[in-house]
Amino acid sequence: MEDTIVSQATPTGFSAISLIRISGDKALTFSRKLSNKKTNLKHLKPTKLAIHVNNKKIDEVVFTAFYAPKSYTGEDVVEVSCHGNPNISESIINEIISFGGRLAHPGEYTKRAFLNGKLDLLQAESVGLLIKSKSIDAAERQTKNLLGGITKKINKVKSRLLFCLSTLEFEFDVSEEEYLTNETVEKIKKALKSCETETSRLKESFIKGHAYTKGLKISVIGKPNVGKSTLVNKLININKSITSDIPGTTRDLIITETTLDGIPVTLIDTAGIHNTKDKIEKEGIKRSLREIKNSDIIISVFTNTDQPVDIKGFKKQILVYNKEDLQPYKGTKKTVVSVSAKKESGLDALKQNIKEKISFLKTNTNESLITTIRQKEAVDSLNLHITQSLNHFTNKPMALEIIAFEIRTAISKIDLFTGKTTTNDILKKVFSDFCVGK
Ligand SMILES: Nc1nc2c(ncn2[C@@H]2O[C@H](COP(=O)(O)OP(=O)(O)O)[C@@H](O)[C@H]2O)c(=O)[nH]1
Ligand SMILES: [Mg+2]
Repeated sequence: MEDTIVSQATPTGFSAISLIRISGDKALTFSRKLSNKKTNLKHLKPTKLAIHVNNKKIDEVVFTAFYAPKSYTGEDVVEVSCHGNPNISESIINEIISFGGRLAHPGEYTKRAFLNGKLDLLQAESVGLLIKSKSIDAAERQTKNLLGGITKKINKVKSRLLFCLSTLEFEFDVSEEEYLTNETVEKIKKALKSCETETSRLKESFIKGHAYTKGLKISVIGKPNVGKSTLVNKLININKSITSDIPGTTRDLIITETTLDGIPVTLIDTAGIHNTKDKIEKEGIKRSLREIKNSDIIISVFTNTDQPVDIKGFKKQILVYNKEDLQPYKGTKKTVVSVSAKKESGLDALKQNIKEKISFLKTNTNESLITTIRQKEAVDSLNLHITQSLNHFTNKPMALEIIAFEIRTAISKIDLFTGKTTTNDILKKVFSDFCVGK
């Protein structure tokens, strides 16, 4: 029998209400003990009861029971809504542990939901990512996946692959020679092609899905004193970075999370890049260069007196001429955005330019996006085996056994993708990222 687990589902600290969740076979028994109630709580009927600890009535709380399998985890679950005081929630949790319960591990409720078939692995991943969503658009994507958007799509692919496989296997059974009529070949090829298109689309969606979950990194770079920090402050509308006319003011990377057109963005103000003997500034420059490498977009700031820093081979770069109030931009480069961070001119054009650079990430709401590396690896390999099965049709004579093998492998990749088959390592990885109480 599984342990009955307990933990606080809400953040610790003082608040109006705290929620403690108990899940497992003993959830109802433990709740009875906790409230001195003679009978079990009823399913989905919130009940107000007092809690006594060491003969002291410490709180009056609301118990809500969810009977198995109609609960989040698929087990008996009781939620206790107590007043939001850490001393109260701690003593409730300690009481449950003294009855024989155990503290839940991070993600253990969702893991149990997965193991009890309430969610597939994709949906379980969406739960974790929904909680961590950095923008409302990102949350919308995860909710879509949580409701089974991708699962439905992939199951369609699976049933088509199963059709192809069973057609092939039927042929093996009935004909002595491995021979398919043209009509059958075309039917199978057509089904495989549509699976290939669907999985290619999913594969490509990772760029967008990843951007929505992880966010985009935009670094502002340039020589010292060109106005990088002033510009960043104006773009985020807060005075976050210290600005001054002393070169080398910014040494640590100054990181701000924001959103642009619904896409989470991490904006990074960096140390000015130049030759310096100052040890601390040197370290700052080293970190800047590392950050630049990991960036999705670079805003390269320069002025009349300081040329842009040359970052070789970086495609998504926006060149910004700053301090146009002192001297207008006289260059000929059409792509240069001329601004004055100090006087706040040209900033709208710059924002527009950034939005255009990330516009390829815009999605329509019908689009399903895969979001984790695990999902991507499974889809890549699924797509590859479908393509390989198609390629084998061009071999003469057609090696039907090999085609069937490729299709079977593709189906096994789908099962890996949805978590129908999985390993302990994968589960450990997926759920270790969760918070306790989910
Ligand atoms: N005239 C003028 N001065 C600016 C402008 N932007 C920044 N500065 C000044 O340039 C100096 C360096 O700015 P700062 O933002 O610290 O540059 P950073 O070293 O690139 O981060 C400060 O004195 C700013 O006030 C601008 O658009 N026009
Ligand atoms: Mg600075």
